[in-house]
Amino acid sequence: MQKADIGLIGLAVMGENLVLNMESKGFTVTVHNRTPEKTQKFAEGRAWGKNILPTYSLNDLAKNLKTPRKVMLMVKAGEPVDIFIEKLLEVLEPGDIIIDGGNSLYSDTIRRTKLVEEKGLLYVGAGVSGGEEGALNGPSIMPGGSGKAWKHIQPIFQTISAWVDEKPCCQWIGENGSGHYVKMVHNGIEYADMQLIGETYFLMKHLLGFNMVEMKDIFSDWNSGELESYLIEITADILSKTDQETGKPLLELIGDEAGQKGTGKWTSQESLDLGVAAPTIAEGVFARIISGAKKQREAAVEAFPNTDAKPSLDSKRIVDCLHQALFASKIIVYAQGFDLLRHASQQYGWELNLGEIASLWRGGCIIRAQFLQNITHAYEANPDLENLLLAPYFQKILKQNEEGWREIIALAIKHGLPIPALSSAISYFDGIRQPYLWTNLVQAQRDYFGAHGYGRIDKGGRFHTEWQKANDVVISEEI
Ligand code: 2AM
Repeated sequence: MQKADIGLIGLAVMGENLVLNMESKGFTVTVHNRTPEKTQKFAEGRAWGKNILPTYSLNDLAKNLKTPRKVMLMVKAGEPVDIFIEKLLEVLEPGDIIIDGGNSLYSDTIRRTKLVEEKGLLYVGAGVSGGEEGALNGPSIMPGGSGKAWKHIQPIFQTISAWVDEKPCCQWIGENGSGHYVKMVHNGIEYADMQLIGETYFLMKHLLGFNMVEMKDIFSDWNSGELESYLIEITADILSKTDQETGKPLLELIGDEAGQKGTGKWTSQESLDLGVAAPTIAEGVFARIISGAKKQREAAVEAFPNTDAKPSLDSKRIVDCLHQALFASKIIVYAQGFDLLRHASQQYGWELNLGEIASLWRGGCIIRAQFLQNITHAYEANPDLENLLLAPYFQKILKQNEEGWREIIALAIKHGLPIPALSSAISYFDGIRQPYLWTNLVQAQRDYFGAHGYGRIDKGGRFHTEWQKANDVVISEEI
């Protein structure tokens, strides 16, 4: 019997689609699932007649594989991954490779890499983005872990990944948990990107009173310009969908409590842990949390009804301003995400190639967008770039879009329309470009009540003041 190139465990839709993708590119795949009925259903259904070998024990899975064996896990993140690693260690041999393609927390991947390497095997934590369709036709793949595994998995992964400009959207990211970390930040950016688009749609609806067709046309139009991206494209599609049953626009029938699976929260937690400001990403998470606080919202709607009349505005100009606000804010979100990656790279010693990471996201994944190539160019021109928004191209874009961005923020606030991400992005921008912040007062307050000390702008050293003593007895001394 022909031996398989790779094994895959976990036959939910993502797993099945990855298998079909691999098989369609000429690889033989052996598969397994905890619940055997699903393996059987797959074998008799979508896998029928293909070079896909079903197995009902991990022993058989191991026997089916060419060495070094490569086994990819596409199971639920968390304990199921640990369970399968443990079982796989019993049937695999030193030199074999375990790959986790799920959305695992990077610190779990660091722990698992160590565990598996100690047994003489290799471990890869691979972020896979693109949803079901990407898995089938070409996802963006972010593998990291045991460096020695790369040459073995590269031919398969780069063949099944998306390709843009004749380059695969899959490159080796770095040591231990770096692949899953990069995927985590990808998802954090995705949360904020979706939030910004959501706010833009909301403003079109409430400031301009546009109907679905008008909004769809605007998003379609935007998708042929600088904002061209998967998320803008699907937004136009969503706006044009009619509910079969009622004939109404489907979007108007969808409940507004947003779900989440945790990667946005992890990104925000990480930004706090590393001391990196990523407030617009965090707003994407908080906004979903607020949407789910239905009871509080219902009470607040009653207590503080928004009675503001729809303003009369020049809709063409406002649409232009919305484009400016969305584009500028999007740049701020990427600046925050890449700042987090830059710090993580230093903190964990990963030597991340930020320009290359931007290019991996150009195809296959949910945040795929034209403008990512400008991020790649910015880091190619200056790998030590302190912050993305300082790159000449992004400076130019921010300056060009600033006026409309401010106009939208002011209008939304004036009319009581919530814009957590748009306003957070402009506050980040305005904060970072202020030469002298209010934090001199914060430092003084901290020194006043807690003797925490402060630095001075006119001389070096650290100082403490006895704030409550009369001026002539104040002591400012180096501490
Ligand atoms: P199942 O089909 O047996 O439920 C996505 O949910 C994938 O993860 C499925 O293949 C599912 O297997 C697997 N999975 C979920 N929880 C699991 C667990 N506790 N142990 C093993 N596999 C699990």
